[in-house]
Amino acid sequence: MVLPLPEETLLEMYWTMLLSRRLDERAWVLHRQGKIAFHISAIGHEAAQIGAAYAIRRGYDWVAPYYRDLTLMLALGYTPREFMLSLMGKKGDPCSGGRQMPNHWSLKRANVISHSSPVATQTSHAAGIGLAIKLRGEDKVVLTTVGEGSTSQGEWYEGVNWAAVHKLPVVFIIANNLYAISVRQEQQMAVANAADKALGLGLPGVSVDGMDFLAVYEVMKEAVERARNGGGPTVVEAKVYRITPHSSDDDDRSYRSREEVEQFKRRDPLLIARQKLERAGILTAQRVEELEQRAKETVEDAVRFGESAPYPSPEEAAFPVYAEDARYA
Ligand SMILES: Cc1ncc(C[n+]2csc(CCOP(=O)(O)OP(=O)(O)O)c2C)c(N)n1
Ligand SMILES: [Mg+2]
Repeated sequence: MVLPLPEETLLEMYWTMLLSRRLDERAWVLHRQGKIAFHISAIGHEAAQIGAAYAIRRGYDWVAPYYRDLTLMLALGYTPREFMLSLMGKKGDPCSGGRQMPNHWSLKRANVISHSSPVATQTSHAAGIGLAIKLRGEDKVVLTTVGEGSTSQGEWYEGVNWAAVHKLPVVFIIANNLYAISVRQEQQMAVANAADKALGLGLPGVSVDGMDFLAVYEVMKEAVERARNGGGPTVVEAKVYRITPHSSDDDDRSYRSREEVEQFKRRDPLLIARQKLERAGILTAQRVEELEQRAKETVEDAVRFGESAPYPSPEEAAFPVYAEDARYA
């Protein structure tokens, strides 16, 4: 197999996917223990996110993510300790100082902008940043993500259309996990692939197996290069599956069969990555065990750190979520 990236980088990608999974699983437990109020999961989406993260210049390009992007955020340098601060609504949460819901990411040092809860609002933010980049003559790219259900929103079409008209350097990812909470894809779009919507807006739309991190990386690399070189935006649809319920408030047994979930679990993106790297001679069973141990220690350290961290003071509830403010100093 010809490897698209150096061995060390591939191992780093695997490590971040593994860490994301173990942090995510721990978050579900924390929720069931009554220690956090809410969790929304990236389990099943890890490969799509890591493939996208490694196609951009992290810390240089701009990112407007959505709530499932834990793996993407970790790849951008968001730490496990910071994730726990966010989950627990603690003062040190870099996304909002504990003022936003968990997973409403932002990370100034990594050029990740804050987003709002109405889905697809980040699409027009991304188009706006793309326009600013073009006007300034910079060579940066914007990466933005939504779920397939969110592509039914008018704002998604508006943002993508604007970027297509002005050939803006934006890559619009659709994480297609087949469901918008309980609503299946066929119930809200007549096209087979969400990326087919790009055709009517005049930009390329590509669908890729989102369970395979290398397949996503290849497609994303091309889209990012096109954007950076003035070729305009691309819609990239990563076909994934949400292995967990929509969020900690959802019971997915009411709208999908256990057989379906089990069937998709056989294509677990972490398993596929492990098999690929083992076949390439990069990963061994022993190395996997070492990484598992390291992940366990990292997660437990993050939980302890989060639990012992202070809450914000009541007056901080009125502070801004993202804007610079002297009161942060
Ligand atoms: C404009 C708007 N409508 C409804 C909601 C409630 N809501 C939150 S997540 C979600 C499902 C979105 O599904 P999809 O875009 O497929 O993303 P997924 O959660 O499947 O990753 C909905 C309907 C919302 N946040 N914003
Ligand atoms: Mg969805």
